[in-house]
Amino acid sequence: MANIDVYGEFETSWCPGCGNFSILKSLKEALAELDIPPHKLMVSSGIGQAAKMPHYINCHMFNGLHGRSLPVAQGMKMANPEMTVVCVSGDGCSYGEGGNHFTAAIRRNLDVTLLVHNNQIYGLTKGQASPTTARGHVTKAQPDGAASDAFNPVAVAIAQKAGFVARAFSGEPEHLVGTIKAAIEHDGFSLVDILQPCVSFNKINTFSWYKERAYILDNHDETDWCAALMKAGEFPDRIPLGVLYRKMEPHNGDGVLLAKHEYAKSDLKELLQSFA
Ligand SMILES: Cc1ncc(C[n+]2csc(CCOP(=O)(O)OP(=O)(O)O)c2C)c(N)n1
Ligand code: SF4
Repeated sequence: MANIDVYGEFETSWCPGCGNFSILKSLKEALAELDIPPHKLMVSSGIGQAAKMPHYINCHMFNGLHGRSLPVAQGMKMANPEMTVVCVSGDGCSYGEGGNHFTAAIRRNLDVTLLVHNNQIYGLTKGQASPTTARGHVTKAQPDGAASDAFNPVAVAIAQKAGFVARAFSGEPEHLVGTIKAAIEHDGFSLVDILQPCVSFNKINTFSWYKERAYILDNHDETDWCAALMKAGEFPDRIPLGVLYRKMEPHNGDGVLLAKHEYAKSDLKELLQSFA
């Protein structure tokens, strides 16, 4: 087991009380327990409060465009399959601006773990509705309430038969550590949708709102697709936490195009010309 200190301690720009702190700590604990040292870890993110996370961990990192964290993460994995690749971003970044990449990544099934900090709001841009905001939720930008039904990410991922679909809550850190570990250990694409309060801009989905509804799954058959869909559909009345669905199928794409292929310098010139 690695010492958690190897991932560093950094000053953050998050608001006091934000759920992001617990997610960051839980990720570091999971990495330490899995004995993944910083030089074996790649973290990719987009834009948002959650997406600042790679700056707060010692690792190889890429903090890129809003919604584009998954394509980068998949590229990292293809280029260097020996690395553990984790993608972190908010619900807006992952399901809104990056929504198409989300469904494509499920189908592609590379060995990448997606951790979504789902606060049901756009935090960084000060509280507009995101895809996971409930219909009718009033914000400064939606004074008459959000006009669309909320996106249910775990239901969509299960419907597409993603390899590993889990839900967690920043207010259940011990459970969160175990779920992140299981997601990283899963061989293929894994999603952990982590519910987290945004104390500054979401006054509806508060810590107690989640706490009242969340419960840890027990006696649930993760391989039962219909049962998993039913569990995902309980949101928002009840929120089952844990692995909702798991399908054991080998991952795709083992970096045959890049890292595993050694080119001589002269080959490279020829290779580049083949793209002209
Ligand atoms: C293509 C694009 N669209 C919109 C923005 C503006 N923008 C930056 S962050 C953000 C919302 C972030 O919300 P979320 O991804 O849920 O993360 P959070 O800040 O809540 O952690 C938006 C809309 C942008 N930078 N790029
Ligand atoms: S705005 Fe919300 S999500 Fe962003 S750091 Fe503050 S509490 Fe957290």
